[in-house]
Amino acid sequence: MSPEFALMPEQASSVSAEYDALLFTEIGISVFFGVGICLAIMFLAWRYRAGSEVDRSDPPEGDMRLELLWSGIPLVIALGLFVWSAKLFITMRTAPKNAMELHVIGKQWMWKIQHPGGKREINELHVPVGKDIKLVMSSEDVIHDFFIPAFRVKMDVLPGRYSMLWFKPIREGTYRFFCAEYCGTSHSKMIGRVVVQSPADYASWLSGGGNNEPPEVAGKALFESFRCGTCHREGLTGRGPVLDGLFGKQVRLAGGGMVVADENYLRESILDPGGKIVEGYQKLMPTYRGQIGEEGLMQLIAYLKSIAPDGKQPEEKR
Ligand code: HEC
Ligand SMILES: [Cu+2]
Repeated sequence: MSPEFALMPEQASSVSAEYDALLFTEIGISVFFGVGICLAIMFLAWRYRAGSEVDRSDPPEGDMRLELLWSGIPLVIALGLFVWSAKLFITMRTAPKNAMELHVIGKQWMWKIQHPGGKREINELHVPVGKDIKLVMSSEDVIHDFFIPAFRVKMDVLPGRYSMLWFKPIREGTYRFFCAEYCGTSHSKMIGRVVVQSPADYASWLSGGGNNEPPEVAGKALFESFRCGTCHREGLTGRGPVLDGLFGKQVRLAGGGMVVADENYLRESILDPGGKIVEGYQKLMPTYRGQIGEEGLMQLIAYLKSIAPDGKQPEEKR
């Protein structure tokens, strides 16, 4: 059969095979019981049809062993499926710590992708085989959805917040990706291809022309041009908290409560600073909503993520 007519897409990521095994197990169990129950209904309807000569005296009133059996077996099956699928779900939703992070911005009707070193591409996603890849995604307009069938991964891409997706390609090749959320006239053209390359080929692709600044460097320039440093400068008994090493930390909020400083928290701090006030500080920070686009936000956040507690700048690390 030609690949276009294959029953399932190729199994090209670390979770594809297990994902399919779970799916077919569920289908198999459903078919087994569905067919069994149908056959039993047909057989009993035929056997006890009007006019058939069967013994109808003394019908059974109940059977505890049967009750236990047909409650117990489905219970065990359902719990087994629950444990298996929950395990797989957690695996698929928890990106490995050292995953390579790419930024994806969806807009009507294209996908813009940026690699850690700054290289950009549109409607194409080059990745090295065998590496954990994490996509941090947001939308400039409506809801989109990033779907790579061969990797069995799919995640909504939303305006106003970040969503994540991770995968590990296990086979070199070219696979298709789609927008899987109807998003307007040219939704069907919001497609592209994933090119999975050997690490060497990926490196040489990366070093090809058209490189841009790394996002954290562009973010540092934004940080300076917006003069965030007037309040957030290090060491200054500042009006704003020190931002070095903030990413990933627990932040204590005024009025009680803690929040983890993840991408969505940083985003909210910049666009809606009054929403969550850091304990011990005043509501001083102006909003930057309308002044920074999706791309600028990703860059600013990349910069905030890159500043380590020792104050090292991204340029010095490389
Ligand atoms: C007028 C002073 C001022 C300016 C300018 C300012 N901020 Fe703030 N910022 C604050 C204050 C005060 C807080 C703490 C109160 C709060 O949470 O709103 C804060 C909080 C934050 C937080 C949360 C910090 C934490 O520890 O949880 C982030 C992130 C942040 N600012 C980023 C920025 C960025 C990026 C810019 C520039 C685009 C900026 N700020 C510009 C005063 C400022
Ligand atoms: Cu779309």
